[in-house]
Amino acid sequence: MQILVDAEPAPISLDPARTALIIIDMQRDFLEPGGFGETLGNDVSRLTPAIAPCRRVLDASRAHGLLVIHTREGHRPDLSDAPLAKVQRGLPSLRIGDPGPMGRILIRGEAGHDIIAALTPAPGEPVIDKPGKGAFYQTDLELMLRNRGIDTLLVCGVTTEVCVNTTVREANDRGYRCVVLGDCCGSYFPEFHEAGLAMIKAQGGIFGWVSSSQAVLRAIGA
Ligand code: TIU
Repeated sequence: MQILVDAEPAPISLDPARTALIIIDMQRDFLEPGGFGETLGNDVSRLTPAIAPCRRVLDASRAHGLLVIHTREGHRPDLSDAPLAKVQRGLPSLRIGDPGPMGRILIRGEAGHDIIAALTPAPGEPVIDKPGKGAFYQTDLELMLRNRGIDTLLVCGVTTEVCVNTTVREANDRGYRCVVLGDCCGSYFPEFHEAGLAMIKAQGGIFGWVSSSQAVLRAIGA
């Protein structure tokens, strides 16, 4: 079965059985006060508008049997998988691994590392723990997609120009078609959000397509 999703630079036809919804890093560490995002000096409320549309696409994807994959950025408690260059970067109020109000910053197993309550993974939905910005780097995501015959990714999450863009670029080079749902993504910088989406769809879709939650819901008849 093929469905047609309205998108830019052009509509895209996709087979839901070969399409996965991937939700990037919708973690308390990025979306809630006291986490990694805020320690970097960001206004985390800027990411809030992405939650509701993400949830609608998640519900529809579950109802229609799409593969749903969640990712989380974070590190082992001993920081052995955290590059020193990342840990020492900048002048954050707290560094990766420091104790904060939601536990140690960006560390697996801590409260801040959890996916936000509104988007909690359902039993059976894969959760990819990644040490970097891209979801393919040092993870088994590609193996999982190949085993399921996935050729197209619906991409949601935060932040648009950081982990979403990095993942889309990695996916594009691996031959996956990425459809980024703009209203399901967010950035601490509105201008970077817009530029991040513009870069994906420019030049005939150099990295992929940009669409919206509404266009996907319409296409799958939700
Ligand atoms: N800082 C920022 O915008 N993002 C990140 O550090 N990680 C993700 O985007 N997930």
